[in-house]
Amino acid sequence: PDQLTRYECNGFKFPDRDYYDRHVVFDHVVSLGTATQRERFEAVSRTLRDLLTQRWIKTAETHDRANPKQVYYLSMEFLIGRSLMNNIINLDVEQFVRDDLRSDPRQDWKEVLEQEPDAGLGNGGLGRLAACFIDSLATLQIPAIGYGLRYDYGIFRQELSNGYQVEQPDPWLTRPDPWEVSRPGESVTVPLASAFEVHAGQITVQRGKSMSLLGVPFDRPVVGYGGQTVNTLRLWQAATPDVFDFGEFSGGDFFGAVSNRVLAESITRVLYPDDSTPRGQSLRFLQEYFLVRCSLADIIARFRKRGNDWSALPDKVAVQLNDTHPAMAVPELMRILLDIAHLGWNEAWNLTTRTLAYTNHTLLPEALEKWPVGLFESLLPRHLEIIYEINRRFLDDVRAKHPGDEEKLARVSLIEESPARRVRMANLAIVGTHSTNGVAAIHTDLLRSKTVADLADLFPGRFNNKTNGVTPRRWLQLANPDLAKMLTDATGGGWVTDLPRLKGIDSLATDAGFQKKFLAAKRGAKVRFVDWIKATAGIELDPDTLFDVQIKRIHEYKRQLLNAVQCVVWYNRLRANPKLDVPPRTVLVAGKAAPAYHLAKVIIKLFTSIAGVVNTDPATRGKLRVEFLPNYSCTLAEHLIPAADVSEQISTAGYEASGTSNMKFMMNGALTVGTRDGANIEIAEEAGEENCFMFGLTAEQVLASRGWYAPYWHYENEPETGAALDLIFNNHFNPDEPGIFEPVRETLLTKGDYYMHLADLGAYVRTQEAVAALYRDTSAWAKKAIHNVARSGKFSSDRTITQYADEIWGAKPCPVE
Ligand code: DL6
Repeated sequence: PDQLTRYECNGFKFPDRDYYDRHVVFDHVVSLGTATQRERFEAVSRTLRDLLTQRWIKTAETHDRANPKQVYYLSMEFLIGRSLMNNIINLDVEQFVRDDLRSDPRQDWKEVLEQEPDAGLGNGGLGRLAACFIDSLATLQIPAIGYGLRYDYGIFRQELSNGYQVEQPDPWLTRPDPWEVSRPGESVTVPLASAFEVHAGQITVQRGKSMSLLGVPFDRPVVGYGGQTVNTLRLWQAATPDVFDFGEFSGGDFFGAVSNRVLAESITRVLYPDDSTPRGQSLRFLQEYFLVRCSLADIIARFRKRGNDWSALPDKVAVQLNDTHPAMAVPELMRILLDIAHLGWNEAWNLTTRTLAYTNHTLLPEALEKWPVGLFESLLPRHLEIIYEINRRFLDDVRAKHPGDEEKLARVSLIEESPARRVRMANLAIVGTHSTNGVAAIHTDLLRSKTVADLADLFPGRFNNKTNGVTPRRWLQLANPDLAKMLTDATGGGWVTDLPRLKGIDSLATDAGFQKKFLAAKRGAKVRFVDWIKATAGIELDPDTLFDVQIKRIHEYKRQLLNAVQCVVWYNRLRANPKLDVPPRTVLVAGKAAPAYHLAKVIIKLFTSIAGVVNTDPATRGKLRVEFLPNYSCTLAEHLIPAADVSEQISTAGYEASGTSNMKFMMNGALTVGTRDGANIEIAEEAGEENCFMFGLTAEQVLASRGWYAPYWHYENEPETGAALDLIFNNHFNPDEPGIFEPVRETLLTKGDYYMHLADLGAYVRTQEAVAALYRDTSAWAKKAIHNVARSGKFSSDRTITQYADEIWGAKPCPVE
């Protein structure tokens, strides 16, 4: 109401503190004086949601009226993190928040920020990319909706007990989430051909009995920078249709009906915590179908509501499949067009392939999803029928092009015949869409030339590259306020939405005054991180040391083991010569291991064990410190990345599709120690080789070495390698638990070191020597770091999304007045 409007700026009507006070008091029924910091957090967030609501409604109305081509991003994961600071920054209301919302004398702002749980609805890179993409879509004013699942439990909380990872549930929705809006009126029914029961992540199908689920949408605002466009992230929660029709079964089997409700809800109960290794749990199959069924029903309802004819589908709708997880969109859209729109097969197929597009995020063969034909048979027989017909027609075409090549036919078929009959979801996604993209140049090349070479031959025009990017709003403006201010002062601003403008500081890299300010901003970020990690995890660190950081999921191919062994090499050097002149270094490692990935858990224990010994040995005091930080999360990354000096990106070349933390580090002025893998290659191209520390085998060398590579040679012939491994194998770091690192020996020696750690160890250690030498020269270090920041423009997700919009979707901005 107007009488509550205090002032207006930037098109926003600002409510005054009354709104905040009212939320504190009336939402929680407490007095202003007794409200907790959590209640104050909810009140601040609710007030901001009030503020953005006008734009949110107006955005939807504008899109409905203008009927533009609309982008739909389907993803099983959105690793959103916290929203409060991000929304404050994107709404550009820091002043208002400072003047009004923070003027509550009983509020402790730092505590308020800590009240917000991380929305950890993702495992790692793929989910965080989806979150960066929806930020860029809104900022670029492209009409877009993200579709995902509203898991009750996000990625588990990692605790360390005696140095081992322990998984704890993450019930992030226990308290009301102030950002979301539930819209039960827009629920979608999801029919299944069979009923099912759930036990330990697996479903047991009950044939002869069908059932339905209900998808209830919960919307979250996605505020574009400047607040002009507020798009929507729609997350589906599973329920049973009976919830909304209690009367119907009140006279019948009340108890049975309520248990069904619990069963239905289990579909969106928990995010699968496996990154890169789908474990084939059939509940996951249902989750994927549930996402696709709800989202496509919603997309089609919007499309029809705007008065469009079916033939206009590809002109009005672009659906991006984030990996194969939503690949059931292919048969589902066919089903809608055949069974509901009653189109003929050819027209339906033409519309389907032109509407859908697919992004591949991994080359690891074990990560390519394949679902048993039996699951489709019992739960989704109509979809299976459609998949068979797609395959029949597709294989006929292949036969016509390559007569007699039965092996090719078997390789490209959507159905794998042995060892069991399974649907190859990547083949389905490639055949059933008009675009398949990789996420960095090298990844796209390998995808095309190795992983799915036959399909790339058949559809050469479909394959394209879209190198990943990250949002500079969260990863620079929000995460690193001191550096952000410096950059604004030096460039005149504008970089937040046009990152290549940072090039403006390139020439200042040798300017002593600018270097000084840059180093001061870095130190400020380190101090902030040190304070935060002490307050939240009780870990005390020295900001006046080199921060050498590796943060990502724990996986053999990412080679945290290489880092661990390297730490032991340095430890040995310092034990042999405590006077060794090296700059004090703090090695910080964080990341979660998939609960069933035994070796990854052993790697965590290795780090915590090394830390336990190295950090108490007088020989290393003030020279080397190793810390494994618990519970890696979006929020931890926001605090740590600005503080980093060195960014560890050391995967075996050819295995990391892109990486995105490498980009965040670069923007924040950390120097990359990296292999020629994923986007590291493009980072070195942009920054200049001389401003990075690239080392190790190339992807071609890795492939060429398979067959003859012998890790034992390195163990036996490189004294430092042998000594470091012996220390690990001889229980130096684990005297009380002898033998726990046998799996490390097996991996690195007995089983042949598939990821070639030992092949790269020598080069890695020499690279770290060069890092140490450069760090001594503060000015030379600052110069390279500033070049990195200045040349990070390519890695904004705004660039990536602009390319998707131009080259895949044909979508344009639709400005909201
Ligand atoms: O594309 C986002 C991200 C890449 O940067 C990483 O290199 C890649 O490992 C990651 N993939 C996943 C899980 N893969 N699958 N499926 O997170 O994608």
